Amino acid sequence: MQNIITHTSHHCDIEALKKTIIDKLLYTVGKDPVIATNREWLNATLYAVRDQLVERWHRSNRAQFSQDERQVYYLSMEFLIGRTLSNAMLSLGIYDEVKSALDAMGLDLEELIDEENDPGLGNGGLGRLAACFLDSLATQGLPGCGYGIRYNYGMFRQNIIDGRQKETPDYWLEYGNPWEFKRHNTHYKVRFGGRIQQEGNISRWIDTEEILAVAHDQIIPGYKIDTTNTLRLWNVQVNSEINAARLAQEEVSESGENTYHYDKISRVLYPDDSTEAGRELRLRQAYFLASATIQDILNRHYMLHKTYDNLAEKIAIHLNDTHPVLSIPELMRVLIDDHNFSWDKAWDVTCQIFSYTNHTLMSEALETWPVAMLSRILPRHLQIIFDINERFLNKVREQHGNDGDLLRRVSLVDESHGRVVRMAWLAVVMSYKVNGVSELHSDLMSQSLFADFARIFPTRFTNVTNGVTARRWLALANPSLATVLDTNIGPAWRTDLNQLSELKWYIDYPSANSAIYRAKRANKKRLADYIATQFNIVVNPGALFDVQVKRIHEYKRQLMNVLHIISRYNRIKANPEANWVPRVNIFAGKAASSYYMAKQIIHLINDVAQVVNNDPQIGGKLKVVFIPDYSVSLAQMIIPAADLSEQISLAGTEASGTSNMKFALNGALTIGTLDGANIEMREHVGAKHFFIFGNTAQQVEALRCGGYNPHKIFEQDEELRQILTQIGTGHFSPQEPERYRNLLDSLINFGDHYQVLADYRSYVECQNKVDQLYRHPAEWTSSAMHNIANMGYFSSDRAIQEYADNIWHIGKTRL
Ligand code: 26V
Repeated sequence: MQNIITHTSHHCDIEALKKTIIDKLLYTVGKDPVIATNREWLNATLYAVRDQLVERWHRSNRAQFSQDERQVYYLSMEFLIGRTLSNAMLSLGIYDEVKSALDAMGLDLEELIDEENDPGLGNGGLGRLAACFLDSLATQGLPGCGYGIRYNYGMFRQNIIDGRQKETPDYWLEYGNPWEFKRHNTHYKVRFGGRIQQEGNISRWIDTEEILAVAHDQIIPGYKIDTTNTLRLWNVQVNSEINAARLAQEEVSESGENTYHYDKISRVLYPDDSTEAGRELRLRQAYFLASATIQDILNRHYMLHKTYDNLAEKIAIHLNDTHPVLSIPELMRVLIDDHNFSWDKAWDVTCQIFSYTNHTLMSEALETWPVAMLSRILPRHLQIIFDINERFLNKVREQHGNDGDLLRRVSLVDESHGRVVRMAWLAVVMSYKVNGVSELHSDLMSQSLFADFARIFPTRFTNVTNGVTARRWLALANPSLATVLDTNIGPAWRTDLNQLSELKWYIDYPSANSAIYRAKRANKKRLADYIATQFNIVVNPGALFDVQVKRIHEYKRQLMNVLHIISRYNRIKANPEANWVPRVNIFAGKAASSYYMAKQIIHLINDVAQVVNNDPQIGGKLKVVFIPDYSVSLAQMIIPAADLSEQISLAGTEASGTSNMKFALNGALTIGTLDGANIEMREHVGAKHFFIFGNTAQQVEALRCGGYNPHKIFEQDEELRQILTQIGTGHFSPQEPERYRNLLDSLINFGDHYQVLADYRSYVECQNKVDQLYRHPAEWTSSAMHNIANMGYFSSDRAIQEYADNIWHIGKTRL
């Protein structure tokens, strides 16, 4: 291919950079420097940086195109990529140059960075994992492309009003999105509804309603490497002919019965973490992603090869949870109905293309769709799913005999719950690999949820423990620690996180120890300043920062954390003169808007904070802060400031956790249960440097079977009884003493499903050990160094390498 792009060398000479930024302001933003706002300067800077990425992008795409190596498509309903500018500058290695150029014009880079919006196109761990994985794919020069939905509204904004969560819409596109390239010419029809016309063996899906999906591309830079990948997000194209006709029709229809407001499909992200929202709109969203993506993938493939025969050789499609699983029957449909594949051949090809990651064992979160709804919205897909099921069940019958119970259990159609299709079953039957996200989770997955399938497909199930990118979660989030690491072990950890193990030689050096201590202290000061200016709460950076930030969910047991805080409060009040280790307890996280208990927990945290923070007897010994509107950018500030990381989910419930890794990487010690990736982290770090408490997954299961009785614990543990009584009698909600009636009932009288009371005592005792260690700052810091030094394994680069080698079978693009 002829090289039409000049390889402009970027001296990143400060003067040249200044001129570029000013030019961007003048000609692209269209603003006079004299009156430009910070946001406009931000955009000018961002366009200047973007240009450099675009050049890499074109080179990278060309190389991928011409080498035509096998490539992976990562399908996810959620991507939480965080702010882009700082990461782009880091990848290009021009952070300091840009800073100087802006300095020279009297502008502060950090201030501009804070102006950038943080697209909240995800709920939590699953969406952030997808973003870390894209970063690692690009950084390792691997050909991969992310596919998702460009929601006009992301995750709701959380306000705390009188202690309660209030949601407001997140219209993140208000000021436009300068990072995206809208591809007006890359659009596909996505069809819904209609009926099937049968002609012998041939099924025709006709009389459908159509909408148009249009692509929006964002560049995913690799760190200090020419490879850049693409994140392609689909939006409904409202201003197209077909959609205009549809919208006009919608307006005249009064009953609203048979029409559907199609432009809604990409309007808003579902904010329900871990509950099957069961809404028709979500089904349409899922199919919208699946259909546009499959068409796009096939389109690209055909352009290159003029045949579909080598599809399975050239592409791997990865399903991030079951949300994109409709792409399986969609691929089957297109191959059979549009490209004349026989049913058998379509099945064979499809079964060589898909792999699937399961991210939760919680039954509420397992997607199912009513057969009746599928038959109305996607009749042809339902037919294909039935065909898949019949064929699969026949095979099971052949190999495992006519065992009615087994057949009922593995059937894709669950007849016992009002005829629903189990999407996880469909994913397992049609994928060549299925993985969990930590050792424990993967074991439990093949022993419980997928036990029957693990017998039917013994080689299908595997584990890939999650990881996080050190570029964002250390280099960007924690420059003070990054600098200390650079001076001691050099800068290579950014792309080879195992290098962190070199830190172990410095653990006993007082100078290294105190450098690490000072870095932590600087981060705590930064967070304390934020808390003071934003919430008017004064916290002491010398106190132990005890942090739990994640979605609010009963299984994550923020409630147990609160119980410990109250016990501490009571103890301090009983003995105010004792030598208490001062603590600041920090929380952040959103509750699904319909999740009553989670919202009660937020309210309780804020009620307790009110009482504790304003009690003169407590003073600086204990502070409680709930930071509203948790996001990727808040995480980047909060996590580096933590001394103690709370990872206290009920054993067997948290599939992996990824913030646990980010905290330890940033030098926090973990207090946690033997759950998810905590177990592997402890193995790497060493039990001496990890605070473990509570029942194991096995013990939890045994308790559940053996008749767990929380009421007995309530009666026997006097201190706990006092705490629960305080909550129940309005000590923290004197205006409304009954406020936490239901919360208490769920613990004491309705079975305490997440066994908070069972683990409470061992948690509090473990917290006492935390205090003991914190009294010895040098020892504490040396434990923190053991944590940092052993986090190499938890890099998303390692995780992606495993996916690339063992699941996707893809190799690096040569540049
Ligand atoms: C389910 C649903 C159901 C329909 C409504 C929207 C929605 C959104 C999310 C989910 C399930 C989320 C599963 C999830 O986020 N799992 C988390 O995945 C992380 C990455 O693997 C892992 O670290 C966490 O432990 C796990 O909870």
